[in-house]
Amino acid sequence: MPNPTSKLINVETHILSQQMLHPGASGDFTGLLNDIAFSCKIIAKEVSRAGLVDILGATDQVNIQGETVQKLDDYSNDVMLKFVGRRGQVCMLASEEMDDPVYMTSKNGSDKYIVVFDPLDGSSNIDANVSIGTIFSIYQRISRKGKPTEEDLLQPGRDLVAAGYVIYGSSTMLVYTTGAGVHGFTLDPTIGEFLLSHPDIKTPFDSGTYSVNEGRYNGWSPEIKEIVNSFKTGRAGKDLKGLGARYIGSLVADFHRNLLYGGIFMYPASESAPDGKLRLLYEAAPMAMIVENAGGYASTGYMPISDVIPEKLHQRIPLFIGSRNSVLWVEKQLTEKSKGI
Ligand code: P6P
Repeated sequence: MPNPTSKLINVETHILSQQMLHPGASGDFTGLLNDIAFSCKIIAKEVSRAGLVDILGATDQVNIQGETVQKLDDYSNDVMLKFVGRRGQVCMLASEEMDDPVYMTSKNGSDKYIVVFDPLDGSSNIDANVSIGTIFSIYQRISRKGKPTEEDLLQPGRDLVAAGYVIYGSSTMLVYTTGAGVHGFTLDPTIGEFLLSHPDIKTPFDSGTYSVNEGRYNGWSPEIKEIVNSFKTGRAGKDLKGLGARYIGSLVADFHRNLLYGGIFMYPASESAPDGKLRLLYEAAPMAMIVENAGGYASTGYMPISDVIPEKLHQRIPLFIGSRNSVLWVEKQLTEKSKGI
């Protein structure tokens, strides 16, 4: 009788196996990833009970984005601050919910990582029970010791050592990469473990759907309007023959669907959002690392997201991300039009 549990690989075991791929990697990195997974289990518990406890609805606070802070946002941010980096391996934590980073020091000088995160992306959907998520990215510090510098924080996505997200949906899934493939784990609430369910995810090169908020149409440039119209009419390149439309309005949910099924997600610049809406450091860059490691691509419309050097923590950036051929086609259209071709 085969051992029924022989195939059960939890995320902690998987992270340890990833560490083996990096000779000389200390247990610090493994411990950090496990602390992030642990934090998201706690967040998942509250998200799944949100309708049952007095945690719904908005606080009277407004965050740096000018958005009303939802109580679950606050709670999720507090959980990440409490558990991520508790082993002394983190020198700086930065969050969508905090104007400035939080600095941490370790007695043994092992504080070599920086974690930038969106504790609960898609929070405007909380009360409607739409899938939302936590997004995280991990850098190694550039400065050697002492208080981290702005250069430590403002690193391009190309320098990420890990990125991932947890989607709180019909099931809770953790998806992460350390640059050696993209791997998905589904939370089994009966045992409180993230179990490997989607090893080595590869995203389709071509997309069957496009994902954009067409309510912003009037604010788009003529080039963006033409591209989205091409998605509908099939004029868009050989591989975009009249796409279906899918839009949830929660980045992690829209991204996750496209990662598994193929698709292109877009949040272009518009008159009301000249730099787009999504943030570079804790939304676009981690998602770009994930999609590139799954065979996809992420662009500003003119260059790889992963090559953009951030200028400030809460910097916004236009985002085109998903199936490689589709995103490259959009980038080609915009680049050629900018050259008057
Ligand atoms: P819009 C959620 O507030 C968020 O930051 C992302 O999760 C999502 O992709 C985007 O905003 C949706 O924005 O303008 O379409 O409501």
